[in-house]
Amino acid sequence: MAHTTFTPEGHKTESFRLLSGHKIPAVGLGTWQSGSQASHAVFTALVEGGYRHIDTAWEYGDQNEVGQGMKRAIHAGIERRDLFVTSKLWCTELSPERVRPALLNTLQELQSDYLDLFLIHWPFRLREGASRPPKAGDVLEFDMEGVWREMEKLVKDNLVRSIGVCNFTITKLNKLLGFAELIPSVCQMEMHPGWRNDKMLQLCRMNGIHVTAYSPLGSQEGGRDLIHDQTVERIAKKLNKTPGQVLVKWGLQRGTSVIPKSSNPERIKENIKVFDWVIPDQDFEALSSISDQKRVMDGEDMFVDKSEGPFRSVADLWDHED
Ligand code: NDP
Ligand code: 1BO
Repeated sequence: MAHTTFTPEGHKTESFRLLSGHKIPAVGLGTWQSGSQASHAVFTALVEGGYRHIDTAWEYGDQNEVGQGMKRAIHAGIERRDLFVTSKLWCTELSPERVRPALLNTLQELQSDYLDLFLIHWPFRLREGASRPPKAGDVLEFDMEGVWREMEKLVKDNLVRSIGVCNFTITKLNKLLGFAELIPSVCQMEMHPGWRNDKMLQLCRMNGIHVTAYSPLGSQEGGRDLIHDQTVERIAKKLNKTPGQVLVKWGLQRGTSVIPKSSNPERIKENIKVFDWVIPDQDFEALSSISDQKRVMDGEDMFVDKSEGPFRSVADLWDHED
């Protein structure tokens, strides 16, 4: 259930309570592919848009810029303790001894003493310097339990407030739940009306794990153009909202937090104006019934090696569950 609050500047906002006891703001700013614009985007989001949640990752190569944007916002009067900052452990760092150094490097890049949420970015370990697509020997064995134990220690040492995973399947999440001392607070997954992923949402709900929906607008170049989807456009027009707002609101009404990316100041501000209206049931159902269900982020270019394996197809990556 979402909780409504107001920022000191008077922006209405919502958040969800996590298993860790901390709260995650319902809408966050995605920063993948924001590049040199990340600093300005983060500053605009925090100071003008009323955002308090920023999603980044070492792999995005923009953590220094994200940190600069946060620092400027803090100088403008926003308190670090009111921010919720997520980063992710990249695939080359998925061995127990690399977890803490990777986190410390991320903290340095972000100019922060702690992270609010640290996620395993993808459940596949890559050799440093791995090619895309991977060559023989690029995809290594992943010691999930050893890595998770190190993530748990980061929480105990107050370097990270909550931990979680991304891009897990039912099989992998059940495996993790079998040994976790700290249950993941968050599972971040691709979710939008073109890829609902109901099965994972249900498993997370049953275990009290909060879900964050990534690529809520269908992602970027080469993604799925949901902004111009007929059903989305029709409902946006009817509700006098933009397609982007309808897509964000659809995710919120499913109980997920949502992290739309934009580096355009007007769209950044537009995407978070979603707290004082609802998508009526019948329109929500129409959005939830789009028949062409397909992942955008299927991981093929990063992890599939058709001839050498260990993952020879996209279906292998997703444990043949789709
Ligand atoms: P999104 O679904 O958020 O879509 C972003 C695209 O939509 C950009 O091209 C953006 O352009 C455009 N856009 C933004 N707002 C609007 C609007 N109101 N109307 C029309 N177009 C709009 O894509 P992402 O794949 O970036 O996903 C969001 C975030 O999720 C990422 O940035 C990242 O933080 C996270 N993520 C996590 C993953 C993981 O593995 N854990 C994988 C993928 C994403 P412009 O900037 O010009 O506005
Ligand atoms: C390669 C990383 C995808 C966005 O999280």
